[in-house]
Amino acid sequence: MTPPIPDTLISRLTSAGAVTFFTGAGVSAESGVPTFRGTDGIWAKFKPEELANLSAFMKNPELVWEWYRARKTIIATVRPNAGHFALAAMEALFPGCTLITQNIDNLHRRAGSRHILELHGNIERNYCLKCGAPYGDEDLPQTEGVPRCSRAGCAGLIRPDVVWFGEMLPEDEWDAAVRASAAADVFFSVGTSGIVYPAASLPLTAKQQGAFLVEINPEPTSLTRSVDLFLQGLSGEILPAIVERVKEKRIVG
Ligand code: BJW
Ligand code: ZN
Repeated sequence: MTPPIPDTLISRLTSAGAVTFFTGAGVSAESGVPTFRGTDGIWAKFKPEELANLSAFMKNPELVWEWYRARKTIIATVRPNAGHFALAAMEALFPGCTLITQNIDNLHRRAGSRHILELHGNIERNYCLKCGAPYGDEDLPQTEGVPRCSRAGCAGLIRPDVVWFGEMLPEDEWDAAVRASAAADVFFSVGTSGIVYPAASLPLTAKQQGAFLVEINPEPTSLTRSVDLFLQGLSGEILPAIVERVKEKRIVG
């Protein structure tokens, strides 16, 4: 069930200079992309805390690639959902709108969002661990097993261009995300469990700097007790409802 959207949120939004959205795997759940820590159990064999790090990759690149190949296949076959499209519409409604995502699935871009700060990389890109050469998915050998660099004399292991545990976030994206969080008049945390740092600190940065903090999630998280407004439900239902209400208010004045 979609909770009612309070008038105070719509007023704050229509008078806001800067609106920032911060998304996690939950926004893609309704597209059919499994979350990391969901109860659906699909990643029972593949635990992000065990696989999403460089030492796991060095120890067992076959297993890590099996996980990423499975995810690349899912992502290539799904479509953005109403939540992604609503976020793209927000960009048109609010000139000072920033979208920060932890997702690597490209669904925000496919839905039409243009200004996206991707904190954890992008699953459609890959690179050679040895020489750094970039590889698109189309450049990878389609066979099973671990792809290797085709540059003369290299043959290094190719890895997905995503941020694993213990690795730094891309510096420019991170700096821009901190600025957009600190500058936000209204900050939304959508579909994230908020347990992975440093990304999980962004809603708190926003709040400390005076933002009205909103969370959209079917389940309470560790952030919930700090928010000004918790909208409990699905992002694919709540985000479009907010877009509609903002449009109505703009027309009625
Ligand atoms: C819906 C919904 C619907 C469902 N609508 N909602 C101890 C304390 C603090 C920090 C650390 C620590 N030990 C280590 C660290 C650091 C570590 C960390 O945070 N670990 C924690 C787990 C404790 N962080 C790092 O290592 C980061 N780097 C770093 O810190 O660098 C500095 C450093 C350098 C050197 C040494 C040490 C430090 C890097 C973190 C990289 C995270 N990477 C991953 C994988 C990316 C690649 C890939 O996808 O394969 O990023 S892990 C995974 O988690 C992925 C996600 O982006 C991230 C967050 O997950 P998310 O999006 O929140 O998903 P879920 O599944 O957790 O939640 C889904 C939510 O949706 C749920 O709440 C649902 O209820 C909800 N939902 N349906 C709305 N329809
Ligand atoms: Zn190479």
